[in-house]
Amino acid sequence: MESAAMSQIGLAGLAVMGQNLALNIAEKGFPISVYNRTTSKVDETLDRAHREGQLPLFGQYTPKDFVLSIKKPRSIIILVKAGAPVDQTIAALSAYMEPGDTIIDGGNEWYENTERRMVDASASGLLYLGMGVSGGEDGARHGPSLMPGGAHRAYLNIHHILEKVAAQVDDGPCVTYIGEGGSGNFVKMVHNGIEYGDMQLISEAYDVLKNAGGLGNEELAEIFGEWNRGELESFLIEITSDIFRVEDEETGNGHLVDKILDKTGMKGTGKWTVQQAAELSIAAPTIAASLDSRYMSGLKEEREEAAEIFKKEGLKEEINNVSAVDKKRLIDDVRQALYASKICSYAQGMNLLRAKSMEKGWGLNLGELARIWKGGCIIRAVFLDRIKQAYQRNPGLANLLVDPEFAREMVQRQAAWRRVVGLAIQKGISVPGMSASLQYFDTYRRGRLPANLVQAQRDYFGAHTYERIDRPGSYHTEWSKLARKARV
Ligand code: NBP
Repeated sequence: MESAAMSQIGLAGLAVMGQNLALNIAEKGFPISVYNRTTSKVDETLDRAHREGQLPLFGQYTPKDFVLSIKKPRSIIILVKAGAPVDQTIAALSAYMEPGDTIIDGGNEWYENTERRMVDASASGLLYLGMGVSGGEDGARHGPSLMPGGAHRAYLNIHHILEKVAAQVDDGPCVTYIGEGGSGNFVKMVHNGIEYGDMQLISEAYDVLKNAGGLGNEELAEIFGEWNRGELESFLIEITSDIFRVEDEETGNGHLVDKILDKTGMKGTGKWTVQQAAELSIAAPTIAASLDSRYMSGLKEEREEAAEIFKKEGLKEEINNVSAVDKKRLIDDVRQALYASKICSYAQGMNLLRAKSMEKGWGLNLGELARIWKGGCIIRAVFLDRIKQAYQRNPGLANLLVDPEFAREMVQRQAAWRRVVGLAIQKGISVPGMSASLQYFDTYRRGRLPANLVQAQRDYFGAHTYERIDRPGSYHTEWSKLARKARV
């Protein structure tokens, strides 16, 4: 059925993401060639294309046939495991590609790998895009958020396809040209860092409601469902509500969520985000706390042993003693604490993006990034529209928290936020994300911090000098001599 060079685009790598994205592209009316190293996945995809509406999708079984089946200038999306598989796939395909053709890596790739491959590709006249794809299986199939960065000419070749394939929201498709170099991968990485923060904060809200408020799964499903009709409306809140409703089919007894081992997995993008924040001297404590929590969740056996040791030493569990708690107020407080904590986390992510953009000269448009995250992706949320507006109002906004609208909201929510963190601390329920966000807010909003004392200490032992608040210049003091004099 397939004739030579009929496809408008190609996609190599037919695991979860590739298969679904290819079907999405075909469904939007763009004939597509597909290829996978293990060819049974080509057949699987063809079968789905047939079942899901005779979609214009053409299977190819060798790299050569695959490349030659695509119209020139060719655009080929690669969706294989990040790292060496991408290099191997590029090597296999580029042998048949020609100058002016484009490789688009849609994986969660480290941005510097993309920049290295861009240089290699340009030596053979090939163009290159690193394109973040978010939304998981369902997003890929029905409309993801797409973050393409790299050669602008390559973007122009396919933007009409990407705009149809991406999720659609009230102000357009969830795709935009991100910037040069590895900016698309970098933006996707920070998106994932924010996703880590969101998931951690939601899990802490659950922990407090369950263990300080005594809420059961049915009530939690209701509460999260209700929250999803207000300012917290988002994909993650919606799926959380669903999760609490699911029964355990394995045993037919109780809810599945209670049977899941409390060890969180990860694939590395959260760690990269925190590493980059440190490299760029950007405080991202909420995202860092979510990463640390995943590490500590992995110490299941150690944590169980520690619980026994502290119990023997007389530590009493304060949780499940819910008689003194005003449940209705707690629920409302947790909602406000979750919202305020999330805004701090987004502020951290946005500041990281801005710092990297300045370092690399990418010219990232933070308002536009918030816009393309409004649909399709895992962190899609109603308040992203307001984040978009905040950066549109003032592209030079120093921090999301000082946008007048968000500043007002933080002030309105801080009492509830402090009550939740205070209650959790008192009861020994760990809330590292919520407290990191609150500490971020409390540090950022204070005109004077105790950093003066740290400067004095640094100058005392290391002659690092300090500045004064009342006159210019840099100063050094013989602290020990003066202190000795003061003592006598
Ligand atoms: P995986 O990350 O699980 O990768 C599986 C694919 O990589 C298969 O097509 C496999 O081919 C191919 N592959 C491997 Br492994 N080694 C290869 C090699 N040496 N040469 C050629 N192909 C090779 O797939 P995925 O979950 O669909 O994710 C694809 C990318 O999208 C990843 O970068 C991932 O991080 C990213 N991503 C995933 C999600 C998600 O929800 N899963 C969301 C957003 C982004 P084979 O069939 O021959 O083994």
